Amino acid sequence: MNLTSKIYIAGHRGLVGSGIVRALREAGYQNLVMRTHQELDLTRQSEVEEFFENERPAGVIVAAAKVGGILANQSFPSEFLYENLMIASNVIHTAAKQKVEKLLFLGSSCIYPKFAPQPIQEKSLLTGPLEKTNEAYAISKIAGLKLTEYYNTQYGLKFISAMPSNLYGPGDNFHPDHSHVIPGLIRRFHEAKMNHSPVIKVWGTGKPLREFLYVDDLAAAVCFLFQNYEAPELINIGTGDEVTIAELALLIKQTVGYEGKIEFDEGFPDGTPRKVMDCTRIRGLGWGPRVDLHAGLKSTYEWVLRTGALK
Ligand code: GFB
Repeated sequence: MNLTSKIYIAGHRGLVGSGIVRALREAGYQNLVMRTHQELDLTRQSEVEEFFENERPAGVIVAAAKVGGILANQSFPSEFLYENLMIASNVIHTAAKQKVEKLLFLGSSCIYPKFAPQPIQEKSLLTGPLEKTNEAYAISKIAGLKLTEYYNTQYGLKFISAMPSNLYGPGDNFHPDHSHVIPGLIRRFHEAKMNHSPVIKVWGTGKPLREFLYVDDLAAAVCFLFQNYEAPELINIGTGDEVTIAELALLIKQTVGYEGKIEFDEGFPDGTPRKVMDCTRIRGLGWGPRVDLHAGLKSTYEWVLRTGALK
C-alpha cells in the first residue's frame, strides 16, 4: 500500500469515517474513493459488487455501520443486526473475491462479554454472554470480525479488524435520544444553559464506567494499523483510562458552562457496568493516544458552537 494506492473508505460521512479521511489525507494518501449512502447502498450485494468491479480499490476501510447509543441499540435490535450483518458480509466478501490487498474492519468494545475480566484483553472474545442492550450490534460485529479473520487465515489475505472503545468528537451524531452519551449530554447541557433550566437529567445511575477515545486518535490508530498490522487476531484501540458517567457528566457540565443541578434518571438503562480495554498489544506496536478527555470534550464543544451542529 502506498500513497497513490486507491483506498475505499466505507462510511466516510460518519464520525469515524470522516476522521479516517482527514487522517489519511494528512498522511498524504491521494487516491481516496467514497460514496454516500444515496450513491451506494452497502446492504445490497449487487450494488456493492458493481461498485468494486468499477473502482477496483487496492485497500478498504470498513467504517460504515448503523450505530447509536444505548437507547437506539435497545429499541431497534432487528435493524442493528440486519443492516450491520449485510454491510459486513457484502463489503468483506466482495473485497475478498477481488483479492483487495488490505482491508481493515472496525468493530466496537461491546463485542466482549458483559462480565469480561477488566481491562479486557482480545482473548476474552466469545468467553461469555453479551450485554443485552447492545447484543444485536455486538453479534453483527463479531460476525464481521470473524469473516475478516477467516479470509486472512484461510486465504492469506491481509484482512484485519480493530475494536475501538466508545468514540466521540467533531462529526458525531447529536440526536437527543439516539446518540451516544457524550453528544447526548453536550446537547442537553447546552440547551439547559440556553434555556436557564435549573436541573438536567442524566440517564441511569451514573455509576457505569466507560473509556472514551477521541476520533482523531482513533483515526491515527487506524492509519497506523493499516500500514503496520497484518495478523488475523483482532486488536483493541483505546486509552486505558475510564470515568464514571457521573464524572463524565460533571466534565461536560464544566465544558459547556452550565450552572444548574444534575439528577440521575434510573428509569433509563445503565448498560454494561464497565468496559475498559487492555491496549498492551497496540501500544507494543508503537501507537498511543494523544488527546485526553478534557481536551477532547473542549474541542468537540468548540466544533459544535462553530458549526451549529445542534440546530
Ligand atoms: O454512550 P452510550 O449510549 O453507550 O451510554 P454504551 C453510556 C452510558 O451513559 C450508559 C449513560 O450507562 C447510559 O445510561 N447515559 C447517561 C446516557 N445519559 C445519557 C444520554 O443522554 N445518552 C446516552 N446515550 N447515554 C453503546 C452501545 O453502549 O456503546 C453501542 O449501545 C456501541 O452498541 C457503543 O457499542 C460503543 O457504552 O452503553
